[in-house]
Amino acid sequence: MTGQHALPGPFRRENWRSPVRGPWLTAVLSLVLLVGLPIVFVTGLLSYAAYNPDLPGNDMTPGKGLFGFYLFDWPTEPYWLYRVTQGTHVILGLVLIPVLLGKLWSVIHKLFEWPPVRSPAQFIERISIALLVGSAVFEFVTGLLNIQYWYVFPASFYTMHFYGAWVFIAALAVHIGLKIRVMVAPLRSRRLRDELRTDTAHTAPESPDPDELVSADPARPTISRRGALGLVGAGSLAVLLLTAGQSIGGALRSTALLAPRGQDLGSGPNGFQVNKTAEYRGISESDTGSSWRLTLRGGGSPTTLTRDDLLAMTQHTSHLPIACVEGWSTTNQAWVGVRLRDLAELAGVPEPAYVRVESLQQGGSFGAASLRRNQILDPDSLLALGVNGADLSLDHGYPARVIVPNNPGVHNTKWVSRMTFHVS
Ligand SMILES: Nc1nc2c(c(=O)[nH]1)N[C@H]1C(S)=C(S)[C@@H](COP(=O)(O)O)O[C@H]1N2
Ligand SMILES: [Mo]
Repeated sequence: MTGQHALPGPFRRENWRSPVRGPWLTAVLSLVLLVGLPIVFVTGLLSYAAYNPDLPGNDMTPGKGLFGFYLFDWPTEPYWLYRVTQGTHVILGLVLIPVLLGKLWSVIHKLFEWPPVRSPAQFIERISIALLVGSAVFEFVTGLLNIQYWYVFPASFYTMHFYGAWVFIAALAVHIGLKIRVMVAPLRSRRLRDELRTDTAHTAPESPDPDELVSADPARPTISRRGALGLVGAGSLAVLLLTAGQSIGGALRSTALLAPRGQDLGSGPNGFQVNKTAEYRGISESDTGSSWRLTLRGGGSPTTLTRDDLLAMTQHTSHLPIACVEGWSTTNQAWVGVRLRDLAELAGVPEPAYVRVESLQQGGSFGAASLRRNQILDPDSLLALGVNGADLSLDHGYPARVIVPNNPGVHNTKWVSRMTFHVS
């Protein structure tokens, strides 16, 4: 016990006496996060790019200009790419939660060190750690709440998660710069293979380290390092098994119990996930019955089409999944309808820059989306009227919904009522 740790409360160093605490265990957990978290960050940025945030109406994030520097035109090929990147983003993020908690446990007393500041360099380090831990917890919690549909945020999830990610990656870069050498030496000091062979009885504390991760007064071991890593690993594996099926599909679908859209698909041709139902969005049978019209705008005067007019046009089939930003996705469905590029031509804009698609839904950011030229012109991009040999169900967007390859689910607008093609 030293005078530097005189802060009262449960987080003082002398209360954390497990003999497995030490630079090696912390370094192993750090290494897993060092590999995993950048993948979560990059797939998150890809998801941002996939939204085509530079198109009018797609992104309400204030002041995003500086942080949109890396944006590129999101492709329509391969059609399954977003399914993979966003599935990875959400599932890997969830799987890393036990690792993050293990890592925080291994250094928890350091976060409450007292006095908080001893030197200017140490002050900067502590600020970076406060930002790192704060933003990491923030990103994990907001992400988790979002995929569980628990919208308790004070602002848009999208904006908060986006800015949180940049704070996190900046703090992580500083942290890596400061700590990478402190991580490498302990990793070399013990061999993983040996640790995995050591049982609890033979678990001895590491020698005292300058960072004081090792307890000054270690207790008798109640778990081995193998056991501690096994606990974290089992936690991650359990999360993986309880969520991965939501994107991978097949038999794993039935074990995705933590994923709100992994289950309860309904049956028949329209028997696959529904995100927001027609009832939830306030869409009624009367809005979508014989009075429904599709309005095309762009060239001269607007064109108005009934569903029968659309059915009289050349019909095309595309085999495409729905891949939601929440990480779940469907397997390929056989969508039937008219090509978006045929509609562009009908609207008098055969060379569109983008199209604004609007739905019957009033207000909110979910009922409309803008699609870029490459998405309109792709021959697999449809305004679908049917799926898997049947009419669309009301919940899947009857009378007509957009389906575009490699498009985030949210931009596949359901209950479409109006499309405005723009040349620039
Ligand atoms: N008008 C409208 N279109 C919408 C939505 C919506 O709420 N309203 N939800 C979007 C989201 S978030 C997804 S993931 C897909 C889901 O399509 P599905 O319910 O047919 O699976 O539809 C998208 N299209
Ligand atoms: Mo979605």
